[in-house]
Amino acid sequence: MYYSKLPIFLVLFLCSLPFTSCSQLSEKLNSNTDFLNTPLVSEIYTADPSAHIFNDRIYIYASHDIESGGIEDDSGNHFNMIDYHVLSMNLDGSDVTVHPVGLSVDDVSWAKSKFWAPDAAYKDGTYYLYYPAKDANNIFRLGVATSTKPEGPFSPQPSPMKGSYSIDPAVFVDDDGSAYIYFGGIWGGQLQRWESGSYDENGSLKDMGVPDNPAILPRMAKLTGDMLEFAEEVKSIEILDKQGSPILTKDLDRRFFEAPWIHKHNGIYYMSYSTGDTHLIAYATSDNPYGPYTYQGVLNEPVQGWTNHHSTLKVGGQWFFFYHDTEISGKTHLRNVKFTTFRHNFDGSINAIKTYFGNDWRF
Ligand code: FUB
Repeated sequence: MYYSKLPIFLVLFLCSLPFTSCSQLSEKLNSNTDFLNTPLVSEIYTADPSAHIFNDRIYIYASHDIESGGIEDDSGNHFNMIDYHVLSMNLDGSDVTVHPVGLSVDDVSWAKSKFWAPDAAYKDGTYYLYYPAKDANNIFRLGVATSTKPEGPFSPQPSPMKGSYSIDPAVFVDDDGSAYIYFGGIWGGQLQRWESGSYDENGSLKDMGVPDNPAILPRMAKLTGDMLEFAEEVKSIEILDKQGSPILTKDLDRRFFEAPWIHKHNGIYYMSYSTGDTHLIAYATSDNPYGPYTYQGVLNEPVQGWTNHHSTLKVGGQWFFFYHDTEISGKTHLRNVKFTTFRHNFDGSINAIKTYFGNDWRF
């Protein structure tokens, strides 16, 4: 029984919140000994959670997994999602709501398939949904859709963001109001096809072909004031080891794969990301949103299921970690969103989160 693995500060925090009952909290404990947390919702399959607080409520922008019959392969053919449902809940975790479809692939003229991991941001009365999709040429682009409500429905822009490519957009708004979009994912996320500066369907062999080369890097750009386009040329984000050398392609436990996410703590920028085929969420830090970032360690150990994708959110004084696994279905392409807590140590480091105690995907 892993009841004892529920961090005591989570119990203390949630029980101390106004209107939180500890019986409500106990519903989030899991009787299945392999898992620390229970799925947030079970009505639909949900994945890739990007959590934000809007209007004193937590909104989670997630992928909506479906069974499409796609054959599982290294390009993510089995992730054939066609719409987004926003999830929301009160700050104490109560009143969890699955909102109606917020955006469907049929609403977006340029998008043909694969509504993968989204994110959202707010500015001046408008909510912005950022999402990847494949266009008519099977090339991933990033789109933006807007709404006056955090849960949508969202109205898509008629074209993808100019100069956008690959997957997993995540928008970070800094203390001065500057907004940056981070994105990228190799293999099925196609980032390796852009290494020459333009699209090459045969891709670069860099990822698997030249193990001693620096690994392919996540990308970023500042957003325009209207939040709809890149305000500058896309930039690669360096990830270095503590000696200042680039993380190499062969360094599978540390190299970037997909799912970049930024949070800021005590003035330090934390970029966390998935290592893909080693199933970790790693984290690196910088004193600048553009980097370079220095690799620091593991943020999340492997979950059940191939993919590991997350976000972080500060609620009051407590940091939360949103993630997914496959507890409900046991299938890699039918995932369910969960959350737990974490904290930063005095030196800024973070102890690795462990939410799954069953068979590790690495072994
Ligand atoms: O959900 C589809 C893809 O799987 C995401 O875009 C990746 O980050 C991985 O979680």
